[in-house]
Amino acid sequence: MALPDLTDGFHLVVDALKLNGLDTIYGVAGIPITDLARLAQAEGIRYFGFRHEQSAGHAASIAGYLTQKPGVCLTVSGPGFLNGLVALANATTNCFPMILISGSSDRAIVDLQQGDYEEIDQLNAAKPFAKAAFRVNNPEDIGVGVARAIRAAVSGRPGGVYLDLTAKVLGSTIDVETARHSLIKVVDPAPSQPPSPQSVRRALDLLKTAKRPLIILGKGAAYAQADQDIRTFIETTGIPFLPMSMAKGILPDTHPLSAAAARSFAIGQADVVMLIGARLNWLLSHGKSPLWSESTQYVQIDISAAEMDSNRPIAAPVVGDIKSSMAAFLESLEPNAIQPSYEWLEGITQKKQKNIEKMAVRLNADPNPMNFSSALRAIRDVLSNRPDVYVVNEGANTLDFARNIIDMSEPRRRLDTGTWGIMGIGMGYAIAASAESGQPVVAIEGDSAFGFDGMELETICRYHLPVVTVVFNNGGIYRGDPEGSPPSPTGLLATARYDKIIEAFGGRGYHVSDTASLSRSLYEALESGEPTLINCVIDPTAGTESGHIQGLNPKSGLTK
Ligand code: ADP
Ligand code: TPW
Ligand code: MG
Repeated sequence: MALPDLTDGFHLVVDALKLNGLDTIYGVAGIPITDLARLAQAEGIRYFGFRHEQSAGHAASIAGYLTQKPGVCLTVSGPGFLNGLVALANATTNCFPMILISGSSDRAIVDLQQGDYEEIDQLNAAKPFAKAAFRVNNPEDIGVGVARAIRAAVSGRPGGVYLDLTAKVLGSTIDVETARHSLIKVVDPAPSQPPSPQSVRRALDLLKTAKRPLIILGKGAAYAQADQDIRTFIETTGIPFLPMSMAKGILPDTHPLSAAAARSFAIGQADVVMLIGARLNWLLSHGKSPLWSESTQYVQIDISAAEMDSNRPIAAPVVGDIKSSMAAFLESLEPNAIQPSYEWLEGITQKKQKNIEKMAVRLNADPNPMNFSSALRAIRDVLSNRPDVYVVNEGANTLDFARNIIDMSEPRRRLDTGTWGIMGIGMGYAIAASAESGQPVVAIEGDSAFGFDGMELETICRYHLPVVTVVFNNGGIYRGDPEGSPPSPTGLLATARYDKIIEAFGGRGYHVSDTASLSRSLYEALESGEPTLINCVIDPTAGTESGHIQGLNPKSGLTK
């Protein structure tokens, strides 16, 4: 009898990923997954090798957000896995679909704690931070493991999934016929979840009673890719909308119904608020006073039933996916049934105008050194002709000012620190945004924020990605230290030349300290498509502690 043709775990993992259209891996190579990465690349999967697993993981998570397919991050065992865990947790928190695949050490040794190379009980370490976690112990289960990981990541509320592949499984052989039958092509991984017709009617009935309705769009709405239906619903009903940070651009920020420039007024005065893919978490002050009125009633569209009533009672919960839900709303909407009052719309318009005028004064000043407003005005003007550009943004003041100043006109183009306000997402998000879309990226980074993952500039240069990193160099976390004083806990080197770092990798560096040079360098960088870093000198006294969220710092009872 002839021996059966054999394959192994490495091949099966690659086959399972390819079978399910997972065509890109972000990772860091090493024992036991080096050959997996090599084989994946040889078999036509795009492999992006990073300098740190955390950045690779962030890249995978934002790839998932942009494509609705789980982004894949590949790491080694032990510390490599742990480095990827922050990104997995961040993905889960932000409802981004990703799969962290890590090789793991010999289970027999790990379980007896006999000290294997990079020994950790990875499956159990991952569980609290993941939407789901699986371990594959037999090569014939690789197909099932990958299929379950995909389904768990993208169905329902998306999240991060951990898939543990033991070194033994990767190396195990199995006959080709058994292997072929073990693979699963996942059918309809994220089935639509239409809301019940009653829930839609209940929501419309409540909206009909509203005089001062407001729609809040969250990144769940952006993720759902229901852009046209959301826009039609807003324009047909005439309800003003407020985009959460990453929902900017579903409708353009310049849209007449945008209430963004009258945020506190709109939130404080609204009688019925319709949340679409946005949670009433800290970013919306939990729906509590003083920002919110006690009498506000809520409609909430969310795929997760358990999200309802988490912070405020929801009068009209609509549990379903946003794409199906918006279609259902449009179908049931009677002409002119919803009528925001004239006073309401006028009130928002006037408040907007006042705030925009106030902001214009700051934007048009051209102080030396630059402050956040003047530098961002220069960037805004260059980007206003480039709706194709992805904007990545992190920092404290750098984040808060950029969110307000840089208008977005296309959906899913603004990628930022999200639900946690996490630092260190910048380079990973920039790399994946560019890799997934083929479009240029401008990453607007605080100098502290940039420091978390700055070495990924080498990755950007190695793959020659059109990423322009603008470092807002104010010499510190929030602000710089006074000249000549010893470093404070928030201080960073004021004279740092971040532009020299990218030059070391063959990219272009600029060092700018006025708005004209900033505009010119950004324009040139985008025209060239070359990896670029602009070290942008910002007044070290311009920032405020914690940016816009200073109130979240605990206050000592002693200093009342
Ligand atoms: P933001 O920070 O922009 O306010 P959040 O991350 O707090 O947004 O909220 C996103 C919400 O969107 C989550 O509650 C999540 O369950 C929900 N969500 C994600 N995808 C979908 C979808 N396709 N359909 C419906 N809800 C979704
Ligand atoms: C993983 C805490 C919030 S904002 C910030 C830190 C360290 C940096 C702010 O300084 P930056 O911006 O970037 O220079 P700017 O414009 O205000 O000067 N560790 C993680 N996440 C967070 N959020 C922190 C620490 C923090
Ligand atoms: Mg700073």
